[in-house]
Amino acid sequence: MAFAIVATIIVIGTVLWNAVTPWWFTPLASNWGAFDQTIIISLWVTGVAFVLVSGFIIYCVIKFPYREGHKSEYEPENTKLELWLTVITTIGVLVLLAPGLIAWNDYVALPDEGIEVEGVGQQWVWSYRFPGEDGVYGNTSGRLFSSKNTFGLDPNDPNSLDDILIRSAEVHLPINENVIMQLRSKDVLHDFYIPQFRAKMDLVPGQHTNLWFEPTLLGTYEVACAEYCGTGHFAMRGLITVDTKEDFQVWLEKQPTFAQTLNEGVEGSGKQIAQTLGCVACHSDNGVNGIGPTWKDSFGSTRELASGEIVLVDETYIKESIVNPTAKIASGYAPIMPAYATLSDEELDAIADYIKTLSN
Ligand SMILES: [Cu+2]
Repeated sequence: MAFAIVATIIVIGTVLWNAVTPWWFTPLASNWGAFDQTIIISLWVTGVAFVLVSGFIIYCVIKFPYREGHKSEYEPENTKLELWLTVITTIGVLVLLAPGLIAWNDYVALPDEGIEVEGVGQQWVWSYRFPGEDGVYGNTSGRLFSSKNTFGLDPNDPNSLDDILIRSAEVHLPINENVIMQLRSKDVLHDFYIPQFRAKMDLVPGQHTNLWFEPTLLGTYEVACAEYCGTGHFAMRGLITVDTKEDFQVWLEKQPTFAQTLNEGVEGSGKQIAQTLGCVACHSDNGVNGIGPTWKDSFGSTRELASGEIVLVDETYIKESIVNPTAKIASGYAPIMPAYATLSDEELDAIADYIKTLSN
């Protein structure tokens, strides 16, 4: 009897909790309301099954308690009951699967018209590329990646030069227009996910994947990497601002083309290099230590190493830590930073200069 009471409380509590939970969907900001509907349908199907099965168990516990001299009947075959159960569960499974398959079918069919943008993932930062005036993405190659060419674009491909590069994790998109995204990863598996758009897609090294959505609500939304991609996974965040068409155009015109970034000098661009290489995912500029020590007020300070040794944070130490990060591990941090051995002296100087500007 105690079991029946506890089980009844659990069933009623579960149903009530689902009705009043504050942890519900955020307001929908894209065309993908169909995914919310499939989740609600799934909740209803599984919810009704949960209440029925639990109710049946509770009923049996009350109705058929142990009684001296009574024995339950052994009935291994009951064609009528099996037929009913088969029909009902088949209908349940169909209702669970069909709406999702219909929505998924729309999701993977890219529209003909829309604004194209490429999302690029790397440990642990996002960047973006628009195809530019010609509407065609320039060719890319993994062999062409460098700190000056973080998108690996082919400078000899005429389609590359007008490509617009967003070398930070913040991108703008226009409202009420189809956005057709191509995704690629520079290193490991990532997953591009905007919860308010109900849209997500894996990034697979060596492949292009696609997704599309139509933003329907002005605002700024967080992009979260939804595929565990290493120690800095939690810090792999970006922002999408949905603008009016006019505001979006104004913003887009201010962004550099690939041709423009090729002509940039290295001096004064330490911050840019740090952003595009993803340094900022682990090293903050605001005094908060992350996966790595913060850069704020680090220059000129002393630092204790894991070995117990005390070192001065100067240009030599900074450059060595970039090129050969495990040479001197700061105490309290894991030796996980990848080596950036291909950076030129000018680039190393630029980063060191930038870190210097963050100290008084
Ligand atoms: Cu990731």
